[in-house]
Amino acid sequence: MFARLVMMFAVLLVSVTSNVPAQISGGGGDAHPGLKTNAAALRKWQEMRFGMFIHWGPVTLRGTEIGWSRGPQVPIEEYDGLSREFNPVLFNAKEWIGAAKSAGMKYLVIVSKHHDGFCLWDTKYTGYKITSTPFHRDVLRELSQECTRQGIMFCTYYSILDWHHPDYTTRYGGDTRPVLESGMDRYRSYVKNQIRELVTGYHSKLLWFDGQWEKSWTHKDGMDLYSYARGLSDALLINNRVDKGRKGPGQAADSESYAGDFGTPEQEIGGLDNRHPWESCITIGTQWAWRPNDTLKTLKECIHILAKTAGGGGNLLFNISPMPDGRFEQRQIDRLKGIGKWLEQFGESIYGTRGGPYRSTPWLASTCRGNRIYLHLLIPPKDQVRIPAIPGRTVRSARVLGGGEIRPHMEGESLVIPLPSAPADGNDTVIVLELDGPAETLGALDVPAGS
Ligand code: FHN
Repeated sequence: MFARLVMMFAVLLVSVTSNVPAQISGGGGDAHPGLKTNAAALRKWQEMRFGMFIHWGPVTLRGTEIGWSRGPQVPIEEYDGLSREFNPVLFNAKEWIGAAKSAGMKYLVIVSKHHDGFCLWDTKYTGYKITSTPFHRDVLRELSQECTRQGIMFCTYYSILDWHHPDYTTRYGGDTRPVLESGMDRYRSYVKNQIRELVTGYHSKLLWFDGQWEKSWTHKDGMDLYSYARGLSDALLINNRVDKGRKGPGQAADSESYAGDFGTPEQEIGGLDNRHPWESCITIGTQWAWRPNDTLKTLKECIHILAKTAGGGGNLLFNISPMPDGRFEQRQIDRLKGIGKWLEQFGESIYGTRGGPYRSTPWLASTCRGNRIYLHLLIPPKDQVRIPAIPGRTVRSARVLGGGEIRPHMEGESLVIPLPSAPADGNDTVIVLELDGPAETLGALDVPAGS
């Protein structure tokens, strides 16, 4: 209790003295009040802003959704038998990580084991793994080494629920195997053994847990697993799906009762929140695993998602779905290159920024750093932009990022920003406002509809 009081005082002190709202740090939950998020690791990851998510496995041979299609769409025996066929001979770790870098992505979260229980690394604890397929190669080992070579942070997704493992006590998809309640003790050991392999043997720097929602997994299990994993590496980051605290969109690790270091809104963009670390995970297509002829998001949609996620103060984990032969689709590669090209010109408005101060609207997102505000104009306005004045601040100068100077002026309580006729970029015109004081300490500003 004393430790918690000291920590609370420290958080209060930071928020009062620095005037920058202190981040609510997550950690090990009620059972471990002194075990807090590693602030340095969190800040470094937040500054990256943009990562690649990959869902991949033998299920791509059927083109259905990983995990969920085991039973309902692909009979369980057939689904599990796909590992005997899986031979992605065109897998190339250098190409995968190169594609991530071409997009301006700074970290990779690869599914190590999804709900179907198949393991993409040479784990010692099951034979249901990539090295037991005709492919034989240790995919996670190759990706981890390539991430080191190319300077990408290597992270792993791990599904707590496991509809394949006999000891896991919740069945799915018409699985008629008997359930032994005692199985969960063995299954918890299985999970810890595999997490130890991923952290100590494969150098995963962030554990992206999932599948925490079923009754087989408890709040106590979540806090225990968080504490166990941090014991393996203090700099490890762990999302809020390790425990039962994720209540919905944007739910970050703000309820210190639950374990986890950041929130995980899914297929949506979290609201403006610079105090609770969060990351939106969103698919480039309509499915997490590869679907033939899937509909992909346009380049403009991808850039808007990135701008609005950063505008909310969050990270974007963007999901790519490799094909059964181990390649990315060329159209996905092209989309990634398009995002990377945009970031080459406008990346300073994304990387290392905080969200706001203007809350995002359908046509506007904003990010800030130091005395700068970056206005992301998502729908190219005709000739000017009118937004609420910035309380306590004066705009010293302004320019179009990648373009020339512009001269904002005040009209009553509004800041009016005249714009050049030809926007610098049709996807997202970025305006830089240089203020006479810090932007990061400003409160959230709402932009009235119709501004
Ligand atoms: O059921 C999974 C789903 O397949 C996918 O992995 C997403 C990614 O965050 N998580 C779960 C759904 O919330």
